[in-house]
Amino acid sequence: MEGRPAVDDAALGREALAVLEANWTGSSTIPAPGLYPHQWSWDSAFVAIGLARHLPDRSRTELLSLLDGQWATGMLPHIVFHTPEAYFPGPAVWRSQDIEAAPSNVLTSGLTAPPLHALAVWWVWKHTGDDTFVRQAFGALRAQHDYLARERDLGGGGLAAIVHPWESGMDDSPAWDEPLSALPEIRYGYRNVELDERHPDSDHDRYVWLALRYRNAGYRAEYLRDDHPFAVEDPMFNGIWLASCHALAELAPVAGEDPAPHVERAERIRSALIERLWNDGFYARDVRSGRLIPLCTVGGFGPLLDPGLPSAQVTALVEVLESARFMGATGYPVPSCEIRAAQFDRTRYWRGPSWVNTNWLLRRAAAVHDLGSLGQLLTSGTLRLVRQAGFRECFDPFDGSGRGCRDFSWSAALTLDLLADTVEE
Ligand code: 2M8
Repeated sequence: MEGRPAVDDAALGREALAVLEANWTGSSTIPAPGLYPHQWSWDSAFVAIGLARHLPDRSRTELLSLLDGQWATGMLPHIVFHTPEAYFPGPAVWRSQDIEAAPSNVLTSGLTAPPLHALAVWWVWKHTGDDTFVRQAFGALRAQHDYLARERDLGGGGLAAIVHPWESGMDDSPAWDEPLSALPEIRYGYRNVELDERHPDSDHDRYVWLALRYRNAGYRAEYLRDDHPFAVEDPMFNGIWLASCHALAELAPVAGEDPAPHVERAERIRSALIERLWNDGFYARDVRSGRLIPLCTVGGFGPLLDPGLPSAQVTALVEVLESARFMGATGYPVPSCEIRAAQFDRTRYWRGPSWVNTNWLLRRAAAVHDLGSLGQLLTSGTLRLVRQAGFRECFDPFDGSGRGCRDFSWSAALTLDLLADTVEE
């Protein structure tokens, strides 16, 4: 199905629902036909958010089927393989069936993804008032957060480290160039040709090499702590985690649990973000070199999702976001990398193009901080993108043309949410 320009909001909404219908497998939504034939973790959370006001049963099923892939450690994998559809790296690479902590009834990857899920469950609850669903999901969400605190605080300062670029969800962000360049040059040459447009061979081979190292170490926490060569504290991953801690605190009484540990964790993450990643902006920290990575990407705005972020940080971040370094110059919100950086590339995936999911997250941040006009700019700019180019995976931030896959689920789902907002405003 090709997304055509939709003249009015009702038509746009119908097209979004049609894309999500086509990508629905019966228990979850694939990100896009062809290239992404399985269930991806944060994609599912975005789909559940987008459908909460339209098909809430679908949102609940989506999230619960993702939680089926959770490991006994609490790790929520970045891909759950519900079918044998071909994908590289698939189950034969991850070998989750050899890991005792992995579920026995479904195959998964061995990496995690940005922990958006508690926020998604909260979102569904807020729009449905379904307490039973909260009680069903709460234990798994708490375990996910405990896993991050227990096994991923590789820098020892209270943040969770990603151990692979895929865990950021922003695979080829230029923020990972420096830590990746410290790894050996790898040449496997068995890359999926369909990935060509996205990553040069050298990057893709390093991604696979890192994944295989972790797998060969049995996905052990001690290996990550002592030996794994890639460990980065990402402000977006941690900003999302912080927002999800607030969500868990609000959901705790519904599940008959104590909110205090989640409030305390949110405060700890906030302090750690400011102490470890703030330098007149939030930057990723390479835990292995101990250095901040001096590059401003959309990930640096992640901590804005925290309602408790001090106003000094909020003001400084919004100024940069609205400036000619980001959406002030491009015409469409929000380039994934600041446009004056040498690494910025308006055509390449997470190295410049605008994405509906990060626009939605920033739209959410604007709502949290009562920044009405910023929120409206993000909503109208994002709707203009999908109206003109269809539900593409990402977009050229200057001319709005579509890039990557067509009929991309989170672009469709979050469009539904933005449309519902424009009705409510
Ligand atoms: C992209 O990531 C996968 C690896 O997991 C890939 O490059 O094949 C990213 O955009 C990620 O954020 C997204 O979850 C995934 C599926 O849409 O695709």
